[in-house]
Amino acid sequence: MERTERTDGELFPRERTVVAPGAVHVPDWLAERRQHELLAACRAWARPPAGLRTVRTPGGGVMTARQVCLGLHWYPYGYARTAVDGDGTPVKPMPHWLAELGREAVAAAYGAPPEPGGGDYDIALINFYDGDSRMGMHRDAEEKSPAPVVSLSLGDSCLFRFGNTASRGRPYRDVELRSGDLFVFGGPSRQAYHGVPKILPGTGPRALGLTGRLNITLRVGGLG
Ligand SMILES: O=C(O)CCC(=O)C(=O)O
Repeated sequence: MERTERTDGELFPRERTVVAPGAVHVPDWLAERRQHELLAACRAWARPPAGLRTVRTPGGGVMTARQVCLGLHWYPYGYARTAVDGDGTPVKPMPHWLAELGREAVAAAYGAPPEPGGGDYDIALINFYDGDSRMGMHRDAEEKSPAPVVSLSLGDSCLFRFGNTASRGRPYRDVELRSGDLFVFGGPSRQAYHGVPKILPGTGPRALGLTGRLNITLRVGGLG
């Protein structure tokens, strides 16, 4: 059966939603051209050295989403300047334009620029999900800065679960994140548990030419 673009089937545009205090979903924030540019950049970053890798947790688990980092290399559970759990080479630099996109995203989500002195977005984690990938409920806790986390989605839609700061369990809210969507979580939600219980294969914009989903989170490390 022919696939129809999801947005064509909607009578009303999706609206900016405050999912929890400090956690804001801005649908369709990235213009089509921007999504193409970001995808091209992700493809280049995913190449070796310090390219896309499979992440293994100390308990013997394997993350089903594969990952590449910019600025600083995240591993379970810390940051390094080299791909310590990959090929050991230096992490690729965080481009200035991507850091700037992070600032713009915060302004778009909160209607105000980031707090002065909050620091620059100096870390990006890029996760690639195929149709069977998931991400368990976790907190982004290795950064020292309280600056909001900026999340950008490309390709297939997913179910994004945004929870509370106390536990991995309820209460949480499930939000569908689609290609081009922005999600920002800071303030009282900065340490909220969140995860991706499901990818919706075949739902990405056909013109983008991506099978699967890419998520880019921008963070301020505050790590000196
Ligand atoms: O893929 C997503 O939307 C979430 C990614 C995430 O939780 C993370 O990078 O810590």
